[in-house]
Amino acid sequence: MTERIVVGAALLDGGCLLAARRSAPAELAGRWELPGGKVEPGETPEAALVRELREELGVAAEAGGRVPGQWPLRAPFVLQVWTARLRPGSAAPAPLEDHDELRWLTPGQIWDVPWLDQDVPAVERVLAHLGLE
Ligand code: 9L3
Ligand code: MG
Repeated sequence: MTERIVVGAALLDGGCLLAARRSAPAELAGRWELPGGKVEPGETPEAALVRELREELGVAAEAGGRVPGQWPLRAPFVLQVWTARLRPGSAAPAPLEDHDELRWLTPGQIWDVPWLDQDVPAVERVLAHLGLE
């Protein structure tokens, strides 16, 4: 089966990383993730990231660079991660769908939340990529 990409955002602001707690589906609820979602056919991953952040968090964001690597999700999906930042004048992120809490984590707080198992290696790579280990 062809791989389908799920984009996750390492949304950064003032040296903090945004973590989002999932409220759905039930098996993922209560665990934290890099916000994002499925790339639609014909859509670039960067465009999907901007769209997902607008839909899920109500923000105007822009994609930065890709964080190298990809991590398996339920087949056929794989997680890829891009850095992202808020555009000037963007609203502050709010949990509009699929999440019930957001937190801006300093590098020292990153492991204070129970990330989805599938996001743990991606978050580790984000920290290494940004030199925040
Ligand atoms: N997923 C895992 N980690 C993430 C994201 C954004 C998504 N950082 C998983 C959860 C779902 C699937 O990918 O099983 C599709 O994500 P969504 O469209 O429900 O956000
Ligand atoms: Mg999503």
